[in-house]
Amino acid sequence: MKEDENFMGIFKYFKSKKPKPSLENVVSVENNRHNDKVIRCTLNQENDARTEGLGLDKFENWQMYYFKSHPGLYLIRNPFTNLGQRYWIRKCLEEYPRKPNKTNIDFEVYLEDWWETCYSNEVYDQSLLQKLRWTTLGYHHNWDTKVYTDENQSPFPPELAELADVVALYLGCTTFKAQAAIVNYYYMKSTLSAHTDHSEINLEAPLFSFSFGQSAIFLIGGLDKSVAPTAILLQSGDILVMSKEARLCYHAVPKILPASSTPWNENLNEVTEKISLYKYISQSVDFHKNMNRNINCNEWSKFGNYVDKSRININVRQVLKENQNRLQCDVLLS
Ligand SMILES: O=C(O)CCC(=O)C(=O)O
Repeated sequence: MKEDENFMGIFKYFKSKKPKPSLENVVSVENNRHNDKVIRCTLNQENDARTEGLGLDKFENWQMYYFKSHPGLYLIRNPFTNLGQRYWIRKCLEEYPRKPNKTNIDFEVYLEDWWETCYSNEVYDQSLLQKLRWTTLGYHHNWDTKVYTDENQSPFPPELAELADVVALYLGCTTFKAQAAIVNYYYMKSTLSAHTDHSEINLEAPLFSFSFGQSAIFLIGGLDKSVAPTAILLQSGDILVMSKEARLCYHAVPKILPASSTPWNENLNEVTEKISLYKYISQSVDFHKNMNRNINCNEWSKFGNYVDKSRININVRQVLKENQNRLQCDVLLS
């Protein structure tokens, strides 16, 4: 890398179309070349009964890594089953952009149901499909003020709260409560500029970031932009956890890359057989109910077409302190 070794120089380097950046220094946890940067960690946790019903593989099969130069940053390399990936991709397209959740399209036009509107005519509306950049759930992130308010929230999806809860518990975080999420939708030319996530009152709680579809180069640096970031390859199914020092570090996505494999398209029948043996069926997660719909080629094809050209990222945060129920202080009326 020849650019200045600060955050913005490296962001520009990876964003560049001509010349194309070299991917040699992008950390891929599966690639032994980067053993000096990442360490595989093993955690001795019992399998949580909810795991498989959330579209996750058994905990004993998870591959978890931490980054030597970023304390608090963990990467869990695709712990999802192939059908699990379909479940979450579909949620992000069909359900999460629905009202009362908010999307970037609200600034232009009110749509009760973006996905349904895109497909309401015989020929789907390609331009509307590509307009979606983000949707917010739970406490809505305010993009201008960066301040959450009690009034600006909608119910947090229970299945997503359960997913974050299970991952948090595996990492030993017993108090995590999912209260806000941003779902980001990236097309092959999209980028996300350098920023920190500091709007939450509770900055001690970790942030969980789930990636699906096409791959991305994710940059994470330090508390200011003078620090040279590490470039990490994020692939479909990966979970990145930003906790402790890493929670407040600058990060960005300078490039979306074509996925080297498409797990959401592979070996679905094998997975179904295994899943039908699971005993625990959650009340708040509709994974089992949707299994056959998500395997059905006709039903799945529009979601498959979308992720063939896009990346979806869900990042889940806790907003409030442990014993807080709301943002505003309760005023005692005499
Ligand atoms: O897409 C990603 O991996 C990162 C998203 C992110 O940083 C954010 O929404 O704050």
